[in-house]
Amino acid sequence: MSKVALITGITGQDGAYLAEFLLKKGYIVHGLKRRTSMFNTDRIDHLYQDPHIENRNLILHYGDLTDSMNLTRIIQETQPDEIYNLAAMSHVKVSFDTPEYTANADGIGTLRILEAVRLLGLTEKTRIYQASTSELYGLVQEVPQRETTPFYPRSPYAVAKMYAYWITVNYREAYKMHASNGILFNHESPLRGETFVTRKITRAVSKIVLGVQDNLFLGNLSAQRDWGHAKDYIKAMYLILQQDEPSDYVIATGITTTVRDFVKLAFAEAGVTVTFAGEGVDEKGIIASIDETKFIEKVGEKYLAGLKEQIGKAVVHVDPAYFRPTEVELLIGDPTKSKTRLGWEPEYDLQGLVEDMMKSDIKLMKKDDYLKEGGYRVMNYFE
Ligand code: NAP
Ligand code: G4F
Repeated sequence: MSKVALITGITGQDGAYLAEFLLKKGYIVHGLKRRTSMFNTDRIDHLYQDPHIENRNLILHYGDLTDSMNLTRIIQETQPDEIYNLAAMSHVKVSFDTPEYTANADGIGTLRILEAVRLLGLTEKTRIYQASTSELYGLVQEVPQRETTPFYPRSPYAVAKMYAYWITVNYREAYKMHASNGILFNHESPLRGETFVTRKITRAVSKIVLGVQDNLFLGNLSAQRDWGHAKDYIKAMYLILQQDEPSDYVIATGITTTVRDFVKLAFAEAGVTVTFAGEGVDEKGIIASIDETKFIEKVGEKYLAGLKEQIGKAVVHVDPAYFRPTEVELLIGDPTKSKTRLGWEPEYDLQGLVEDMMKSDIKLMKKDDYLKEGGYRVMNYFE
């Protein structure tokens, strides 16, 4: 008998990788998808199965974390062995603009799932993974952050996720449910949403080296993040639900890097050296030199002459519009528990992550139709 998983947020970065991973393991995967005015399934189109095919193993359901009855019906119909609650309004800066919605979806949404499982009498059958976050540590109380580090959330997003974290713990203790939190530090990939900083950087750097964009505007260049690869992190989610006992785990690399250094690494991946000068809002990233052999290998000879004209010019600038009312300056996780108890080992290091993202974005931005259209919505990541 195949195991049945329900993934909320299946159209997101993690949902797409997790769905692919579970399908390969022989699961029947149900996914919750929002109704949108345009298709929102680009990341899972390669997995899609026509509803007229018999014995499908990927089935999508319209739904929303803000709709209890809909969630309860889907859980009743699918009778999942495992629920991965990945759906969320996941952008920290946007949560300051939409705090009430964020609380509803990210906080109460988790309660709706836990309560549906309880009311449907599935507490012994269904295991639940809650997508918790290193944002909970916010104004960090300890370095590095581990499972026992006190939380100090710094955004409406993090406060909503704090409710979700504790309600998951509470249902585990009150009703003996197999409900666990993965406290995941930032994880990125070629599928990362375009407005998170790493993807914003790799997209912009790709366009700059191809000569179709002049400048990249960023916010806090000194923020430090513990960045891993989403492909590694979804394996940890799976391992958490395979344990006999539910528990909460930090998933991280243990290495932290500034946004500024991520920019340098992205340019370096194309053979371009960028140096930073100036301070505060006047800080600039300037193209210092080009390793021509590497540039030709990674980007292509026909783009070299154009970029050489940019040597000495500032291409990275600070725009305070991207600052947050309260910022999380430093995140670095201690993954000891996940390594020892889950046997989790990431395959990608930061260099490998940047290489994967830059390779994908250079290819994507090179597409003739992408450039012609001004490059927004063509995203066949899996080509
Ligand atoms: P993502 O790419 O932004 O995906 C979020 C998913 O949630 C999308 O499928 C989105 O649907 C869906 N969604 C948003 N609001 C919803 C609602 N009200 N009802 C139903 N679905 C909704 O996020 P991700 O990077 O894959 O992250 C997955 C989860 O892990 C999120 O809960 C996030 O907060 C958490 N997390 C992420 C990281 C990270 O570094 N990536 C770290 C720690 C925790 P649409 O496609 O329709 O927008
Ligand atoms: O890429 P970010 O937007 O990610 P952030 O805020 O760390 O949140 C992500 O990771 C969390 C895990 O810790 C998840 F829970 C959450 O769902 C999301 O996936 O920003 C990273 C850092 C911040 O300090 C931000 O201020 O980069 C800084 N930054 C500097 N310039 C920028 C920019 N962030 C964005 N998005 N855009 C900028 O232009």
